[in-house]
Order: sequence, then structure tokens, then C-alpha cells
Amino acid sequence: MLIVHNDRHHLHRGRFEMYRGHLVESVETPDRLDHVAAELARRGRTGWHNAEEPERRILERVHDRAYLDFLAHAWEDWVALDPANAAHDVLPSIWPAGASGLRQDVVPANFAARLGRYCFDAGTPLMAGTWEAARLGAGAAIACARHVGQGKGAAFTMTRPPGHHAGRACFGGYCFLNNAALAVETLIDCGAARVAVLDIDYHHGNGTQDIFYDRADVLTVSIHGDPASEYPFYSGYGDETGRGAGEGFNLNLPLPPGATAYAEWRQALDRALAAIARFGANALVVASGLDTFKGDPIARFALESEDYLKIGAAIAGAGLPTLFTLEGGYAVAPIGVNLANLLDGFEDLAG
Ligand code: SP5
Ligand code: ZN
Repeated sequence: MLIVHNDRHHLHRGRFEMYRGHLVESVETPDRLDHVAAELARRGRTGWHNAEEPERRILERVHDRAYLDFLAHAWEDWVALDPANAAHDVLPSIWPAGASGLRQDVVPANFAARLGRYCFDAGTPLMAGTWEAARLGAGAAIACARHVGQGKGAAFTMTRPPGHHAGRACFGGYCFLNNAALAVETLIDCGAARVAVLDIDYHHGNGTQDIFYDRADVLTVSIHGDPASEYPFYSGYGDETGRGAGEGFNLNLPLPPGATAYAEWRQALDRALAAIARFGANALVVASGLDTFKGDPIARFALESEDYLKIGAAIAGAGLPTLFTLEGGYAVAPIGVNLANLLDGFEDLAG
């Protein structure tokens, strides 16, 4: 399996996120990816390729141009407001929320206003290195998709920050560029007529869903904690099935948080894989979040490390050219084992 590593990921290192009225330490930390890298190396998965700069043209297939320009200049604009800002990460404090009556169709000159326009939570700090780290992660996803799309086998995009919450023109949920969506567009460029996304992160992949919501050539399927109580709250319900030509090409499988362990989760996976088979996908992108693990500090499913071997094997059963991204997973020490188990299960390398 090809592994493309984003060796600039350390440049994105959030200090704090807003939580219940105060700032708490970021949970999406660089050591997450260091644990993944160490465990893959320990199992002999070496010979990684390094990510390269993505072409702007491909980024624009998924993201709004003005949004990309905003991300590219956000840090310098923030510091230009006041040099003292350099000591703090960028976090928004005002949003044009749908219910507020505030306009969402304007992009004011004021930086705080633009920030709120392009971001949907106060948990996704942006700093000097964010744009470079996110860009190279996108480059990693695109390189993986070219490999998969050219029939050379499976691939894993070893990067952070994650991507599946990022929409066409918004960041949030620790995500800035939607790596899974960029992989989908690259696979289509390589000739795949129909691409499926299977999102197994604990949190609904709202960004990926929204990007492809009108499309019949991309099936998006997500298994996640019920958004009635779980992040991202405003998306991920079972009645979201697609729109227009895309009607019937989005499937959400929300599960109760708390007790959900492998047996129940696996039933949802089987439903997801059946939908992907009916769709007739030519390629599969697995948005691989490991925050379904029982020890995750911000999520409430109860999967065990061994379960990821079985999940990988079930995904391999789809028999499709497959690309794995890396999304969430915040139980830092076990994330390497869990991710490596997923890939080993997929390649039938399990013990
Ligand atoms: C990619 C991904 O998994 N994103 C998840 C974003 C969830 N953000 C909200 C988390 C709220 C909890 N954060 C504070 C933890 C304090 N102990
Ligand atoms: Zn997640």
C-alpha cells in the first residue's frame, strides 16, 4: 500500500479550543500523527512518499476561490490587525448563523467578520503554519488518489489536520481542506465514473456530504454518533438523502452514542457496504476516523483495537480500488495501533 506522508503537519499545532465558555487544550495534536507513523514503521510499512504541493486547479474543484485566498492570507491578516495577535491562534467570535437574520451572502472587509463567514465553530484554531500543513495534506491525498486511480493499488494519506468537516467554503471541526473530497475529484480525473465515500469517523462528515450533495456520480455514506447529541449537530440525520440529481446518493447511518460497540456498528457498516455495492462504485475513499475507539476522549462509541482489523477486512470485501484518509481519533497512544489494524485488516495482514 502506498503511504504518502505530510512531513509539514507539525506546522499546524493548535493551542486552545473554545469549550463550555473557556479555552481548553486542543485535542487534535501533532503527536497523533507521530503515533501513526511510528506504528506503521514498527510493522514494516516504510518507504513513504513525501507530500508535494497540490495544484491550485484541483483545490478549486472542491473549494471556493475566495475561501482558499482567505486561508492563504488569514495569518498575515490576523497579525496585521495588531502585532500582539501573533501570540494567539486565530479563533472566530461571530458567525452569520442561518437563524440570526444576518446575511451569509456578503464577505465583509473586516477580518473577524470574514473569519466567522468561513468558519463554523470556535474549536478550530488557525495559526502561522496551518495553510502550509493543510495544503501539503491535500497534496498527499491527491498523490494517493492518482496512485489508486491509475490502478496501482490502495493508498493511505498520512496527514493532519483532518478534512471531512471542511466544506466548499468553510473550516471547522479541526478541518480546513477536505482531503477525501479532493481524492474523489482526482479519482474522477483519472477516469473513475462513480466514486463512493465511506466515512467511519465518529462525527458526521458534514463537509464531504455538502460538497457532493447535488451529485449522482459520488455516493457519500457516513456512520456516526447521532447528531441530536453529537458534533456536528446540524447535519448527519437519516433524512438527508441528497438533492436534485443527487437525490438518493447520500446515506447517513446515525447510531446512539454511549453503548454502541462493534456488533451494532458492524450492522451499519454492512448496510453502508451494501449501498456502495448497489451504487456500482469504481473506487472508494474511506474517511478513516479512529475516534470510534472506546478510549476516545471526545467521542462515545466503544470499538476495541481488534475491531479495526475486522473493519479493514470488511472494507476489502468491497473489492474496490481504495484510498484511506486520516480524520479524527484522539486517544493519542492507541491511534497508531488502531489505524495500522485497519490497514492490516484491509490487506489481510492480520496475524
Ligand atoms: C475530525 C474530527 O473528528 N473532528 C471533531 C471535531 C469535534 N469538535 C468538538 C469537540 C468538543 C470537545 N472539545 C473539548 C474537549 C474538552 N475535554
Ligand atoms: Zn471525528
